[in-house]
Amino acid sequence: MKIRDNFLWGGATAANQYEGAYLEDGKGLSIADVEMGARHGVPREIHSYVHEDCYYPSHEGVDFYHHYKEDIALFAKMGFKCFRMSINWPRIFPHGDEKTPNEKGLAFYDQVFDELLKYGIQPIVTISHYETPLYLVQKYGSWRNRKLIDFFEHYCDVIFRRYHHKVKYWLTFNEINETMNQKQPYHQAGIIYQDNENPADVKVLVSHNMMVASAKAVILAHRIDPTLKVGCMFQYPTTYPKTCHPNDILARRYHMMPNFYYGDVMCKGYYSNTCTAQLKRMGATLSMEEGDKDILKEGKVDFIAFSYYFSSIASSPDGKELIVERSNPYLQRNDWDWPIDPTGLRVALNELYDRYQLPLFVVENGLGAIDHIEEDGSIQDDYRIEYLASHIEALKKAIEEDDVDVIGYTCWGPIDIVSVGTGEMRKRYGFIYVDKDDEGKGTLKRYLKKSFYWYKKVIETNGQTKFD
Ligand code: BGP
Repeated sequence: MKIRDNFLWGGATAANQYEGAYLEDGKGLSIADVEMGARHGVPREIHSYVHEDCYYPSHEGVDFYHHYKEDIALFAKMGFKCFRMSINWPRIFPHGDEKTPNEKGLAFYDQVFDELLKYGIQPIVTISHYETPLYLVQKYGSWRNRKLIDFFEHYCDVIFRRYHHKVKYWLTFNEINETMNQKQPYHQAGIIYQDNENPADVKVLVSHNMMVASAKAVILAHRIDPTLKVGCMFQYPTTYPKTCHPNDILARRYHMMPNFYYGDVMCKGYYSNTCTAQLKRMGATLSMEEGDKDILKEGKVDFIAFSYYFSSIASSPDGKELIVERSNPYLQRNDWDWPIDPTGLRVALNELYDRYQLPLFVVENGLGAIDHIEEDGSIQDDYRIEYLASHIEALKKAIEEDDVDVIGYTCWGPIDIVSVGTGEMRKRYGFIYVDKDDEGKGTLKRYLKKSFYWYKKVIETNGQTKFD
C-alpha cells in the first residue's frame, strides 16, 4: 500500500483548550470551565462554580473564538487538508437539557466551517472533548444517569442536521478509554466519586451509557446522511512486556484489556470475552437495559481515531500485581517524562488494524516542549521537527510495509493551546507560538516557529520528512 493521494494531513485541537469566550453569545459552563490553571506538578483543582479570584485557562484559551480567521489562514498557509476541532457542547445547549439550541452558538461553528472550507480544509469534529455541560453534572450526576444518552442524542441530531453538508468526519467521545484508566474520570465523563460509590461500578456504568450514546450517534448520523463517517476515539497505550517472563506477557495483556474494552464494544458491537474478563478483574457488574445490545450492534463505528504520544512497559514479578512504568531504558523522554517512541506508533497501527480491520486515523500525536523566542523573534524548535518526523516515518512504514489502512494524521495542537493534563501554557505543541503564559498573561500574538515551514513541506510532498 502507499500513502493515499487524499491523505488527511492537518492538526487537532479541542474547544476547551483553544476557544475561550467561555460565556460569550449565550454559552453555558462546561466541566472544563471550573478547572483551575497551571499548578506545576500539582493535580489541577476542580471547583463546583467559578471563583472570582481563581485562574481558569479555558475561559480564554488562546481565543480562537476571536482569532479563527487569522488562525485558519495560517493553517491554510501550511497546506492543511483537514482540521480537527471540537464543538463546545454548552455553546449549543448551555445547560445540556434544553429542547431548543442556542442559535448564536450554532452560527459560530457555521462561520468556522465556512472559513475552513473556503481554503479546502475539511473539518473533523469531536462531539464531546471534555466539554460536558456543568449543569448536567450537577443536576443529573453526569453519565451515571441514562438521561445523558437522550441529551447527547438530541445534541447530535441538531449538529448533524445543521452541518452535514459541511462536516463528513465525526468523532463521538475523545479518549473514551481514559474513563477506565484515570483515577477520577472527570474530563471524559464529568465524574467525581461520591463517598458511597464503588469506583469500579461507576466506571462500568458510565462507560456503558457513553458507548450506547455513541452507538446511537452513529445510527443517527447514517440515517440523516449516509455519507457521514463516525469514528470512536481512544488513547492507544502501546505497551511492551518488561521482560520475556510469562508473567510480564500476561501483565501486558491485562494493561491493554481496559482499552480493548472500548474498542471491542464500539468496533465489534458487543462485549467480547476481553470485556467480560476485564469486568471480572475489576470485580464490577454491568447491567444493561433491554435494547442496548441491538443498539451497540447497529451502531458500530466507521473508522477508528486514536491518539498516540508514548509507550509504556508492564510487568508482574509475583504474577498478581500489575506494574506499569514509563521508564523504558531504550527510550529518551520529553520534559514531562513522556517516553519518545516512534516505533510504538507503528505497533499501535498494526495492533489496531489486526484486531479491527477498520480504517485508522491518527488524530493526536506530538511533542509538548518549552520553546524559547530568539532575539531575532524566531523559534528554533528542531526537537519538535525531530519528534514529528520520526513518528511520520513510522506511520509511513505501517502503511507502506505493513499494509495498514490509514486515512490521515493530525498532530496535536498545531497552534499552542492550554495543556489538558496540567493547565499550563508552557507545554507547547504548536507550529504557531502564542504569546501567553501560565498565569494567563500575554498579548495572544501569533509567531511562526521553524516547524511551521517544515510541516508545510511535509504536506506538500505527501509525507516526506527530510529536506535539504
Ligand atoms: C490528550 C487529549 C488532548 C491533549 C493531549 C495532550 O489526552 O485528548 O486534549 O491535551 O492529550 O495532553 P497535554 O495537554 O496534557 O499535554
